Amino acid sequence: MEPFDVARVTIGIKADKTRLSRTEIPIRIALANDAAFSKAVTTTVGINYNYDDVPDSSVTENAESSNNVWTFAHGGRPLEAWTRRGDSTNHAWHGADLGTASDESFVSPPINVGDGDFAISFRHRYQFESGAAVPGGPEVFFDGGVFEVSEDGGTTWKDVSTYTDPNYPQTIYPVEDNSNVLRGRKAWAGISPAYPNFDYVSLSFGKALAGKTIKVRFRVASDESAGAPGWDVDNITFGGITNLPFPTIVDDRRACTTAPPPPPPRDGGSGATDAGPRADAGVRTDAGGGPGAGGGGGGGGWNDPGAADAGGNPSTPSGSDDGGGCGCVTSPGAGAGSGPLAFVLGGLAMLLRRRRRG
Ligand SMILES: [Ca+2]
Ligand SMILES: [Ca+2]
Repeated sequence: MEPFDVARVTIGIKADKTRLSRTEIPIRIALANDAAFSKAVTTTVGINYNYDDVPDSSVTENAESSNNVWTFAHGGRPLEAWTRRGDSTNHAWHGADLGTASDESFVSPPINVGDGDFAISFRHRYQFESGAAVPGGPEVFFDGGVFEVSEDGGTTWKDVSTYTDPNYPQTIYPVEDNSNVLRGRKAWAGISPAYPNFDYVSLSFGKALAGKTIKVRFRVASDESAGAPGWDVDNITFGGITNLPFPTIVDDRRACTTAPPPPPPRDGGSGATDAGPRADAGVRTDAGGGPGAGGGGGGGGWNDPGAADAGGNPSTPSGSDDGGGCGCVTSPGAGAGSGPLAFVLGGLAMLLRRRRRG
């Protein structure tokens, strides 16, 4: 490969059809080039197969589906601070603490609150910029994050502390020349208690929002200088709601035992060409099995050493799916692997850049 080349490699994979659940294939890649700075580079890519990505099936956002249903909002110039991060063992949503003034929100789809008690829980960790504002001065908190609620579809927002105490530990540096839009507000700032492990947040609203359709958002904001690792959020669970806003990753349903019978042929047609899309409809019909699987999502794993919740949360590589359908995955290598694999090979190729002559 030439420097900066990207190569596409096809790897033959034989899947054991007796394997009944979502499974990770670890693929070890080794490249060697005697003319490179690093003569040999190896890496391992985890790719999952044997799963379905089921829409509208859970009260929990566990960040494992690549079909995102949240949106991104910007208080000023768009900076795209929120991204989905992780690997084949677990993903979380990440809000960057940027080294420039920012106001970036990760906004939920509509949440239909039932008539009873309503609660939200999630796991998170954060490390936002803090330090002395003047030499020898006390620690102050330049950047941070808050959680907000909208009762009017996202037009106006109230801090969650309007409804229940989120136990924000700090106040964003309140001086007037702090360019952070959250200056003077209580927030999650500094470093979270268990960092780099995740802490749990549980918010109980009682009946304050009963019968309403709301949105919630995680809002990260920073001042004009110096960033930090930022905020990771996972397993955002809504209790007491009447819709299923989020997708879930479930074991592949394999044989089409849950699919509806094939439709009668249309006039003049065999109906055979419709088999794919109609099989996909079967997946959606089966979504009733999803909430249980999604609601309990644990998820140690990605960047989460020693996490206490060993619920396990096998996941998808970004951008991959088996295309829906209730049948078996027939080509996991081509369908799930080519994207991540090409990416890794491109990265390896960069590491293997040749020495310059002379
Ligand atoms: Ca997750
Ligand atoms: Ca900052």
